[in-house]
Amino acid sequence: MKHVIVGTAGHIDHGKSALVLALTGTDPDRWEEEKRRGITIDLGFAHLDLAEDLRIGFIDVPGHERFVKNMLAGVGGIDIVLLVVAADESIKPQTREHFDICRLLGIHQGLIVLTKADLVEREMLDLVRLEVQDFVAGSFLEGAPILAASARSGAGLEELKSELHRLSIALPAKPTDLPLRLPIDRSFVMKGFGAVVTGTLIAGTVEKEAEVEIFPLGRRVRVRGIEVYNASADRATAGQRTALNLAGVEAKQITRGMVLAAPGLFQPTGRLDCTMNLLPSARPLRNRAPVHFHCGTAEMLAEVWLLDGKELPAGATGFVQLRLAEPGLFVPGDRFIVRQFSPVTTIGGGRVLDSQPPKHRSGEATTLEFLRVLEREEPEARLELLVQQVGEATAAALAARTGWKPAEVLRVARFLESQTRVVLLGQTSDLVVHRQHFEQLAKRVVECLEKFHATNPLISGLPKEELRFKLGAGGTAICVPTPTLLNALLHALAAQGKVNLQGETVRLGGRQMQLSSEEINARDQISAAFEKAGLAAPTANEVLTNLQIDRARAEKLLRILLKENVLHRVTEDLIFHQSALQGLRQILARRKAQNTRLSVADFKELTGLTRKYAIPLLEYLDRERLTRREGDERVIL
Ligand SMILES: Nc1nc2c(ncn2[C@@H]2O[C@H](COP(=O)(O)OP(=O)(O)O)[C@@H](O)[C@H]2O)c(=O)[nH]1
Ligand SMILES: [Mg+2]
Repeated sequence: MKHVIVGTAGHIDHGKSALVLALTGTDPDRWEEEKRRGITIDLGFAHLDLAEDLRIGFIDVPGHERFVKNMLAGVGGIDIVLLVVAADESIKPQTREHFDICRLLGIHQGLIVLTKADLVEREMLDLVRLEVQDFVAGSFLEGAPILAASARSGAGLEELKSELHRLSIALPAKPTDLPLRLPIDRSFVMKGFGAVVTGTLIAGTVEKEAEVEIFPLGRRVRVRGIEVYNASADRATAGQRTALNLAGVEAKQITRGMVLAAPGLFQPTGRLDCTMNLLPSARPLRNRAPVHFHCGTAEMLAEVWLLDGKELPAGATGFVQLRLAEPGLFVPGDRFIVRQFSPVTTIGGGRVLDSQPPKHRSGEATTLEFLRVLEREEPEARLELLVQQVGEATAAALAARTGWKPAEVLRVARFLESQTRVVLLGQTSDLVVHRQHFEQLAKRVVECLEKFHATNPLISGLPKEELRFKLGAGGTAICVPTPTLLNALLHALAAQGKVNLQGETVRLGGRQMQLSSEEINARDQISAAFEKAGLAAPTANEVLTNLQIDRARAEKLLRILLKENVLHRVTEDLIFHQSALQGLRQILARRKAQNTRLSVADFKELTGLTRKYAIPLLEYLDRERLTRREGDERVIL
């Protein structure tokens, strides 16, 4: 069954509610106060089956200027607008405002009904028809049917139904495989059931027992029951008026403007980069102007940061960043309306381009370029840009940022991969990494490993976690990658032979473990010999000739120990173990506590060393700026 949402629009008392009642048999003015005062205050709902497989859900909106904000909460989900104009009054202020809103929201189907046709003569009706034709010229309603009708006599209603039928059939079916989003327009307690919320399901599907997330609360709740048009159902799909009975939350915690969505996918946001159109009737908008922001069923204060220029002239379109007073769930493609802070009138509207933007400085060329690409709505360019901005992202995260289906994200990502713009990594190839980012990271991995092997020739490889943090260190522009990304990257590099993976250890490809066990023994002997001798170090020659291995290999091992800073060469023929030098620093520190001056004799006495060692070590200490020579003495620094 096809579901289509039709919304009314038009000035107060022009017969919108009466028309919905005449068409459906349901009075959309459901409140006692509405009935008593004879005006619509809040949204009203009714439905009508126009064919066996076609159901129309009506959203009746209030026409009163004080309740435009309620009108805005309903108009977001509609497919077709019924612009209602009373034949005896013609176009009035809220006819204009509601019509502006429909245009700004990008509604592109509708028809015009001249109601109360029973109250006017033929000539009057023709005159109003001409006025209306003129009014909608150049808009999406240009050329749309203008039907005369009367809720009182029933005249014109059949024709209206058949026009609605014709328009509905022509509407494309709504995709049901997008992530679920349901902007909430009502929340109340139903005796014996608990919390019930209602709304127009704008994307995806929801099933009984499903877990959903309430934004911006971040709460996960269970869907206990579903009603679609007042009949119990197992699932609801995009385009349907839906009521959900929720378990695990109280009705009073939920308000109009919150959104029910697929769990764990979206981020609430307080900033939106948008393209925004200012109505010709509005005053020019200055930077950081406060406005009322309406999107979906949400309404909040926002500040408009102009991204290009100091002022947005009336009638112009520009890029803006909206800073919202409260976070909410919005995704690219969402349409919104802004109303002047005071007096409250509709001044413009637009489309969200980026729902997770950073703060910008005005006039930044890169920002404007970025937004121009997002605005063009070419999926390939958009996705590449979003990936480039963050370096890497999962298909699910990209679906949340774009509002696309995950399958669509992957399709576009695969195309980009075929153009060598991105690389797809991970077990299910759903980690999208921008090519530049991938190459930068791969280069860093090789650099880090080369450096590591050069300074640690005796260690077979670097643990992955250490590598991960090293990648982001050392003044590079690269952030520490996630473990998932690094793993995927290393596997890709291993497949190219650039690295070798052994459990948690990584080493450069083609690099062999350097030492035999014989060499390792010899290395340990060299180190131990110097360590044991302390400051009274042996000569290299003495140590090396005592070894079991040949001289050339022994010298290589000595070089490695020096490179690894296990040993230090203090003069051409004096080598010390680093622990001996460490000990010397401690001796010096203790001496400094008593006396900061030191003669050669003092030093010999302190260390028990002969002149042969004392002089080079003192000179070493001078070089290390631990002491300073003054005449025959030294000052401990
Ligand atoms: N004569 C006549 N009166 C109508 C017609 N439609 C509505 N009305 C009256 O106009 C008034 C306002 O109608 P309503 O549907 O509440 O207007 P809304 O504010 O646009 O929803 C009510 O008193 C209705 O009875 C119509 O087709 N003919
Ligand atoms: Mg009404």
